[in-house]
Amino acid sequence: MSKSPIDKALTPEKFENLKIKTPPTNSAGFRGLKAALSHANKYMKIKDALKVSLKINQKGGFDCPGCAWPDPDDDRSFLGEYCENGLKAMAEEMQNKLIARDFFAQHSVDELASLSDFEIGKSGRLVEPMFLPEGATHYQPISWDEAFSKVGTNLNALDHPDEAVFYTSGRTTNEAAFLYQLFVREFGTSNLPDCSNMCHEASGSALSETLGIGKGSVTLDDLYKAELVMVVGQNPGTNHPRMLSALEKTKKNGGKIIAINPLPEAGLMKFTQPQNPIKMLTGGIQLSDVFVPITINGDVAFFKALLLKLLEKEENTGNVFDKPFIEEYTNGLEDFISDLKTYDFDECLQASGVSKESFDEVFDLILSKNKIIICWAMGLTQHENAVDNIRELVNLLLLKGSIGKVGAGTCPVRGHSNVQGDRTVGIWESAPQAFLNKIEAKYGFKPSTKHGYSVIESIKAMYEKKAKVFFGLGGNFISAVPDTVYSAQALANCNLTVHVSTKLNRSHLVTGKEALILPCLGRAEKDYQKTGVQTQSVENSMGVVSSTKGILEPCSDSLMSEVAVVCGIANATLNERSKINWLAYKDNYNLVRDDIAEVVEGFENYNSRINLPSGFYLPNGARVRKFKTKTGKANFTINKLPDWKLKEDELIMMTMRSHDQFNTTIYGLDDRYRGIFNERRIIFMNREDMKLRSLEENDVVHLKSEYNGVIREANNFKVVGYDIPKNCCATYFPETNVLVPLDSFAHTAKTPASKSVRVVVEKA
Ligand SMILES: Nc1nc2c(c(=O)[nH]1)N[C@H]1C(S)=C(S)[C@@H](COP(=O)(O)OP(=O)(O)OC[C@H]3O[C@@H](n4cnc5c(=O)[nH]c(N)nc54)[C@H](O)[C@@H]3O)O[C@H]1N2
Ligand SMILES: Nc1nc2c(c(=O)[nH]1)N[C@H]1C(S)=C(S)[C@@H](COP(=O)(O)OP(=O)(O)OC[C@H]3O[C@@H](n4cnc5c(=O)[nH]c(N)nc54)[C@H](O)[C@@H]3O)O[C@H]1N2
Ligand code: SF4
Ligand SMILES: [Mo]
Repeated sequence: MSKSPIDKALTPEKFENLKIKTPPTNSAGFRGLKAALSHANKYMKIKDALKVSLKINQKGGFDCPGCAWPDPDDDRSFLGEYCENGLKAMAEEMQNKLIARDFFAQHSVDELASLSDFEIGKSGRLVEPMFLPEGATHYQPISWDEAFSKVGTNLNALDHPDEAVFYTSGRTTNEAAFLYQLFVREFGTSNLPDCSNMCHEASGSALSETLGIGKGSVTLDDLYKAELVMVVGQNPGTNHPRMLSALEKTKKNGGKIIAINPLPEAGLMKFTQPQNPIKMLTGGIQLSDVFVPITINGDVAFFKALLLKLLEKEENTGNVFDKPFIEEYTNGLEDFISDLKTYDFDECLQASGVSKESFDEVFDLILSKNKIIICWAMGLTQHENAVDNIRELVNLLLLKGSIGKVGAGTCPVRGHSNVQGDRTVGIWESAPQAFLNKIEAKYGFKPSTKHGYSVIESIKAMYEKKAKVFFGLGGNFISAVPDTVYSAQALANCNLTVHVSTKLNRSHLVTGKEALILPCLGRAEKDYQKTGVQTQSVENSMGVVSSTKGILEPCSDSLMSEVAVVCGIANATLNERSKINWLAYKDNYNLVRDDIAEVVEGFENYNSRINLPSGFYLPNGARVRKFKTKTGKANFTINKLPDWKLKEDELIMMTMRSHDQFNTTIYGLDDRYRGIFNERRIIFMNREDMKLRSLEENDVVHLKSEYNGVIREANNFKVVGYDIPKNCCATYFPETNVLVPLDSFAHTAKTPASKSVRVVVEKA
């Protein structure tokens, strides 16, 4: 009997061979360099690795497909503007193993699903379109034309365009993303869920409401000039490694750094610049001046405690708040203050799990500094009260006037290399009316004004058979989304699932009745079209748009670019119905950029500005104190203290990334900075919590989570004693996504609460 969709979706429960070492206190340095080179050496052709390492993130080169951290505007190190994980991302994308029809003929879908995510990823690059017919056990080759027409036929057979869901992951370039959303809107729906829905959506919601723009306000230069940088709920040593070089500059300029995190993440502690051989020998610098081991989801409480003390001090001395700023630029101070006064300092501090000593150190720094930047990532955005986390930190910045001036502001550090750009050019299930009006004016069709499905709503719609076709432009939907068991059934309920991908992943194996895999070019590959090799563009975490152009020969002649795939599908689906000449775009991407320039604010003269060596900044109101909110001012907000209490035997669990993965792509089985080697099925626990449960290191446990009466289970994890606050524990994503309830998400933003999962740990 063949495997059920659920069996195929869950990661296999087998153990490798766990080795635990004392976590290092230093990041990057020699070991980082060695790890990156050995990864490249193992999976790439050496000449390609060399070529790539010289061009990655260089002006006129191509953008690292890793994270969205910006490149310096001025000089870039010729030795290499990349980090260990950037090179690993490249090596993964450009691996020299290829998988074509014989691979799929040899291995059934069931067989592939029994591999680990690490093994699936290492199968190689996809090189030709593949089709899984209804009831078939194996994928078989299909021509591009047939594939396009299959998608078109399925889409056109739907009763309504809203029965299709079009997902995007954040690697897609501006050009491909713009055309994709244009096609989806002309087809007739706004169902454009994207990875952002699971990522920084809460930041977008909170920042739009309070500051009038869903993006951060600072530039790299601000970071260098800040007096105080708070890094909250973020692990830059692993996930944004070159941020550490920027923080090193902040320190050199006299700035202070506070890390607020349940874990003492190595990168936030000590850092050795890998591009500087002398520093490698001297052992690097201490980055954080204060480390605050906060309890998971203790951030609103901690910020409230800070705000209460700031208020008290202001009332005593009158020189804490930036009154001229508050007066001129903000709204809602009085209501905010009267609500704040209803909270008790001791209660807040206790709920945050932070000691009075740590609190005082943080408070003194905040009090004495006026140029403050707050950086954050998933540690703040993946909770039910995620939007409150971010609104509360904005309250603090507003009181201090730390926004819209040099060295101060908001810094949500984005994930995928172009996730911010995708949203800017229209990947948005609830796009603003002004944007839709511009589409209508330019193209002459009326886009749907109904809000489309976000990720969570898409899953529900597929489960309930209200959506019947799933299309993914990049990403690995089944492994990225919460509630794996429910979500697997949702995908299985579809008539057709389609993935445009560079590499094999689990989402290709948890399919609708029929499925297609459409292989596409990676970032580093030359994109040959009729008018020559095409340039594309991306926007980084600080709103800089720059060009990216591949430098390696494509690994197969049968690959298409994402732009060409979108054009092919739009043409096959809409055909004569369309008001747009879809096939023209793919011959010359300048035409796409001309359209973006007309439709999206801030892209004037796109085609010429894209040639500027460091790209160009998009307009950013918050950066210049022009707050485009409903009130026309920066808004203080009122946020409730989250009221979550654990049951006696429960722990609160965060699901996070190891040092050896990019989201669902598993580069390897080590998490070097946390002292973990050769295993992913582990649970980090406080040693007292272990003792209470009579657990020893290496014991095997099962995890159960109860939410609204439903019990979810994930079995077989090894216990690791760790420096994590009591009542907290941590596991890796995606192994424990099965425990994240679909109904547990951030209010307003609907980001799954994958850092706030209640679990009970039971000895196997
Ligand atoms: N190498 C590599 N780079 C990546 C990625 C990758 O997987 N690998 N992913 C990319 C993507 S898409 C994203 S979104 C980013 C993710 O970047 P991060 O947000 O840094 O990634 P996570 O591993 O989810 O780590 C969350 C951090 O928040 C802390 N944390 C968890 N819960 C809380 C809390 O309640 N409060 C506080 N204060 N801290 C908490 C955790 O201890 C951890 O240090 O990285 C991007 N870059
Ligand atoms: N429990 C838990 N769940 C989480 C998170 C968490 O912290 N905890 N984090 C969430 C976050 S922040 C995010 S962003 C999502 C990530 O969700 P996704 O974006 O869906 O997942 P990725 O793992 O980044 O996608 C990897 C796949 O993209 C394809 N790919 C890679 N490069 C390209 C390319 O250039 N073009 C195309 N077309 N395809 C490409 C490859 O086939 C690869 O397998 O996961 C979310 N899920
Ligand atoms: S910091 Fe991010 S963008 Fe920069 S090289 Fe590393 S992975 Fe790539
Ligand atoms: Mo993300």
